[in-house]
Amino acid sequence: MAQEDDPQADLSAGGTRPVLYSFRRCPYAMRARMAIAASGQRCELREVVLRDKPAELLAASPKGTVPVLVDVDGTVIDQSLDIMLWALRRNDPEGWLQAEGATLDETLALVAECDGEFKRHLDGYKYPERHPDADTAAHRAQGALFLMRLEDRLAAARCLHGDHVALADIAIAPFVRQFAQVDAAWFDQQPWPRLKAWLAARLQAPLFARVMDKHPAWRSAQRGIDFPPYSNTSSPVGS
Ligand SMILES: N[C@@H](CCC(=O)N[C@@H](CS)C(=O)NCC(=O)O)C(=O)O
Repeated sequence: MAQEDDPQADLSAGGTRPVLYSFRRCPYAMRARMAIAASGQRCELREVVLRDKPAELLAASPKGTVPVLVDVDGTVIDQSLDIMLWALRRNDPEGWLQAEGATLDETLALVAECDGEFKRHLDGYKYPERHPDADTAAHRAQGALFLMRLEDRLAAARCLHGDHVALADIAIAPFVRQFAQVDAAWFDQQPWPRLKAWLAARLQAPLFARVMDKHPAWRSAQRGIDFPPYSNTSSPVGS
């Protein structure tokens, strides 16, 4: 029985689980939640309101971004990619760390492009009010260059590193989703059939729905949410 489907795995609830500070719509938090869910690591999820961050989050990680994972021994992991690696190095039933034709360093380099230049252009495109000097169309065009490279990559295989879903697919898809949502009509018109199919597959996977439940904001002294939710799904990735 998979650890995530084992009710016995719930016995440690009550302060002996890692705590995950998360925000439902944050793409960094989405990637962390997907890795945790796929790995079957059980956590206490604390939903954060970004404009009213809990003192406990800021005490753990003063930089105040989510996701943040506080392990049972007090270790704080405050980068989404590191949370993914923490979970997958404990248990990686889908083989996300075993990408075909790519070393982990190559995977991390592709994810760094997403988190660096692409994310900068995504922000300039998505939040023009936060970047008053930004040229929205220029940011969209610059961001599209990264997406075209993904489209080219997907000509060779169904996923970013071969035919099987791996770390890069899970880490990058939430950001492509955000880019696509800024102007869905424009995105639909782009000649990126493979990228659209790849994105649709990621978003239709049961795993994605599993990490997108809505939760009320966590308040101090409350018990957080048991995460991941139990599921009868035999294939959490559904790729
Ligand atoms: N490099 C960090 C970035 C995380 C990040 O920037 N998260 C955003 C939400 S999507 C955040 O918490 N922003 C702080 C804020 O808006 O106050 C990671 O990979 O975890």
